[in-house]
Amino acid sequence: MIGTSSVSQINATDTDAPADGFDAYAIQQKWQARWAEADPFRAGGEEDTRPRKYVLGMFPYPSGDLHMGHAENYAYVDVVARFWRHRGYNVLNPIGWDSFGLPAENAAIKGGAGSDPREWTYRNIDQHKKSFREFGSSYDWSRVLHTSDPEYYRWNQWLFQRLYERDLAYRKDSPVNWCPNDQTVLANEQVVDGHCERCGAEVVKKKLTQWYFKITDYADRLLDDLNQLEGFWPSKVIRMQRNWIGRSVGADIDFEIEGRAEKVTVFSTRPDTLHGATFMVVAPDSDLAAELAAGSTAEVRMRFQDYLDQVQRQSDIERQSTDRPKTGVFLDRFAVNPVNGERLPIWAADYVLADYGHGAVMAVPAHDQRDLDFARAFDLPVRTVVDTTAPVTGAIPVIETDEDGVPILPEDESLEEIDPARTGIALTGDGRMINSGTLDGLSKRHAITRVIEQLEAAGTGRAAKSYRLRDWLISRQRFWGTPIPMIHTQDGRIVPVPDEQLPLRLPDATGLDLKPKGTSPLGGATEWMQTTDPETGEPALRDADTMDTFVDSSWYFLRFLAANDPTQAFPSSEADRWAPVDSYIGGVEHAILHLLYARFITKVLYDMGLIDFTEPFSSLINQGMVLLDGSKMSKSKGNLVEFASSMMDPGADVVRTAIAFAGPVEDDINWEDVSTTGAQKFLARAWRVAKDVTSDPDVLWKTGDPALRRVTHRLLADAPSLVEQTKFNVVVARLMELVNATRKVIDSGAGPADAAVREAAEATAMILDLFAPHTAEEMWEVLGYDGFVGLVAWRSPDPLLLVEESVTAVVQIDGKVRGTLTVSAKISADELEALARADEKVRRSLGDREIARAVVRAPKVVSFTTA
Ligand code: ANZ
Repeated sequence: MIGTSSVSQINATDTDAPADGFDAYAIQQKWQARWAEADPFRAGGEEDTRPRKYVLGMFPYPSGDLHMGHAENYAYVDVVARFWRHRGYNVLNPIGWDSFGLPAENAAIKGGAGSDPREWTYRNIDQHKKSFREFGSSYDWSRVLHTSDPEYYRWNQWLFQRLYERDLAYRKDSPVNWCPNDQTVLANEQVVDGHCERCGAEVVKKKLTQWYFKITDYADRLLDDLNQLEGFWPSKVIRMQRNWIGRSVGADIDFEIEGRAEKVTVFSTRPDTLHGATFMVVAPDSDLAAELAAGSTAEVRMRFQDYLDQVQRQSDIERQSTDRPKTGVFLDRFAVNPVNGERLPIWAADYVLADYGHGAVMAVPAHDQRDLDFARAFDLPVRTVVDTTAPVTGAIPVIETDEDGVPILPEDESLEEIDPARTGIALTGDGRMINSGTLDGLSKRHAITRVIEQLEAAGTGRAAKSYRLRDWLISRQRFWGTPIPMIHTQDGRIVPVPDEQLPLRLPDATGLDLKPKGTSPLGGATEWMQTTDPETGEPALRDADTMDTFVDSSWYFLRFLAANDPTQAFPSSEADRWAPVDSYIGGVEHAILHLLYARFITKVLYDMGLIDFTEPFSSLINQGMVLLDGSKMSKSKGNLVEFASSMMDPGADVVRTAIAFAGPVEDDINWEDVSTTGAQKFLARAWRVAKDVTSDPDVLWKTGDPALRRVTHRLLADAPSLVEQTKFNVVVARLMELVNATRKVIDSGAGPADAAVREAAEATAMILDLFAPHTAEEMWEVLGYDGFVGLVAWRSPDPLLLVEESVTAVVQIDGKVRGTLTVSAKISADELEALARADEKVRRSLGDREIARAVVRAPKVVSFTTA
């Protein structure tokens, strides 16, 4: 019944016949029914005084193809949630669906006229819910949310209004990424190597008026607060976020332009090299370039236009790659260097991007490779201003003089050798400034500080930062999303839909043409589009766009705190109690977008005074991918091991345990290597151990086999830190070891009546609950208990049983045994000798004799010879 043949072979052996009566599926059904009835995993309310933990798995998109990748994610979530419950915490572990988005809409389009994305969406959600119940996840089912419910998306609209009030939501006309296939705009984040992340079509630029969220206002905080997450988030994710925000520190420098009243500002990370600027370059697709060309000769205007046409067909990535020939057009215009008055020719070239910095650069070919390549291609001057052969550490070197007091300049032959104009290699390293007036002799760092001071004093520049991060484009020209709650009045104003009119519900899809055509399908809902100006009552139009679904997921973790509250997005009191999320678990594919947006919205809500924390997810666990035939499981590749069918065969517990055992959480798992057979055998063994126990629950554990007790207690002691370090596979391995040790005592030791056997079986059930909760519950019942093992408190290990094994060491003096010591079997020779010398009995025997020689054989013998 499993999706592909390779997998059914793996499982073919013993999944059909329950091993010795162990029927994983029957046990699974029995306990699911009991959980459904008792609802034991609901988070405790206000009266609950236990400490709290908020555990959250990234909520699923309701596509129809749940597979082992999902199983992995939600298995890990459940390990963490169940663990904290055993540790005495009041755990919140909710589930919901990220249910707006294109696949539902595309399915509806395929279904022909009259199809509604709602049907597809809610049908799939129902299927998911069933699967998650079958998986035995310990969710609080009272808080389910779907982002496509008006009860949810009204709060997206509320959030939009709050951003709008704070000038954080705005509309602008600018070139956007446009997917010609999906006929919608894409956020920068959704363009991968110049292609649409979703459908792979080549993305083009199109000028459109769109809604944006001003995430750039938060760039510094988004960057700086990453420091708080160090050690709690995977370092790779932190690095990716830092790169995405891409803060560069430098200066803005104003250049006069001949024949233009306004100055042009450029951003540079190397203002120290200002004296080495020999030309200026502007982005051909910037307004500035168009304006400069327009003010030039007819020939320039023509050449510029041709060039622009060519440039517009290229992606930003292509434009910036260093290994392609440089192209550009001289605009026959000139800028003036503010520090030395030099005239700098202005060029338009595609390696300068319109939307980074100010879309213009001062070109310093000696010290910037792209500028150098350009200068060499167009025969422009190169002037070295940093001598990278001069030492920079320590004080400025004392310049020696000859007898006549004439300075002996260091040989600059080496500098000549590395002259960029000749070698074609820009000097990007540190060194001493030359050819730079008053900056001469300074190191790069000092020169940057000095030149910024000079520019500031002259009013021609200032310290500045620049970011790679762009504002978040949130309008989408699609149907299945949150309607943007704005009204376009007849006289051209744009006003918010008043809060009391929210939610602004989506119209019925019936009769609407959902096919992508460049404008939002909502525009075709003629009646829906008609509204009135809330101020004047005059007829007005709605906004036809919907929001990017990343808006939905940017704050959903807060909605779970009161998912059914019709009066507010979330109560601050609940946020104080539960948030931020203690453990957030999901795929690394969300390392940038989703996490960045959620971090941004969290900071906005903090600024609004609604929450008292600034980071949404205190710790983040990224699981690896589940691969089959070497690639990520996905429906389109046809390499799925389906979730639904594997819940029956081999069953949820087997799947979960096999996954947890397959390797470290963050590693990819090859499904071919996952042994569901092994997991099943292990669970059957554990269950049989519980069945074999013959002692009563009140038996005195102390009387049990000490060796087995030690294995049990060591696991009780070690498992918590292993779980906290997400070493789930090690915990499963240790459980296997415990089950084997127990079996040995049953079969060949003191037998099933030994108290240590019961103790071990009970500990096994409690810890196994993290991985195989149905089996664990069954064991617990077999062991004679009524309640759910999932709610049992973690047993404290007995410290005495954690002490390492001890041995008796003998101490001899001149060949005669004079004392014994009880010591650790792992004691070192030095330690043993020291203990022997300090022992009271040994000292008495020695009297005033002195030890001349000591021979130590740890851990058993210390032999002293006296003088
Ligand atoms: C002069 C200079 C001299 C520069 C030098 C670098 C080295 P990051 O680190 O990526 O922020 N730049 C500025 N705006 C640009 C644009 N719109 N398109 C392409 N390049 C642009 O890089 C900042 C540097 O990239 C800036 O510093 C500028 O070149 C260039 F030895 O100014 B620099």
